[in-house]
Amino acid sequence: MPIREPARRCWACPRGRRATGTSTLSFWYQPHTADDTCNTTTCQYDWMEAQVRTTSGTTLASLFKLCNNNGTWTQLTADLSAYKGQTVTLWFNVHLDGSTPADDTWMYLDDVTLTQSTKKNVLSSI
Ligand SMILES: [Ca+2]
Repeated sequence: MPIREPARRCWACPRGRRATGTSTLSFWYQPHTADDTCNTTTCQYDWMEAQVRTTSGTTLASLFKLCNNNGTWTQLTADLSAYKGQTVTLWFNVHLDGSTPADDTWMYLDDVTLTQSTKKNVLSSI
């Protein structure tokens, strides 16, 4: 009996058409730190950040970079339409300076979604 290849399904793949419309990334983050606060270019000790990267790790876009202790859920949305047709990595990072005694930084993430406007579909969600 021949070995039968399992059916393959690509649930997010367009069928013979190019992707159209707007792809919007959305996520919520909640920042915490015991270290100095900073924003974008002033960060030198601890910070939290998100970037869009190539699969080999090259930064395509910085979505945010900051350090604060407001403990508030904050939504960030970004138009990722410029990367249509590409496989990209959504990279979240918390950088610690390793100081002693520790003055650590952390964040929570929730509701990470990528939505294509023309189909009203959520392509990915965690
Ligand atoms: Ca620190």
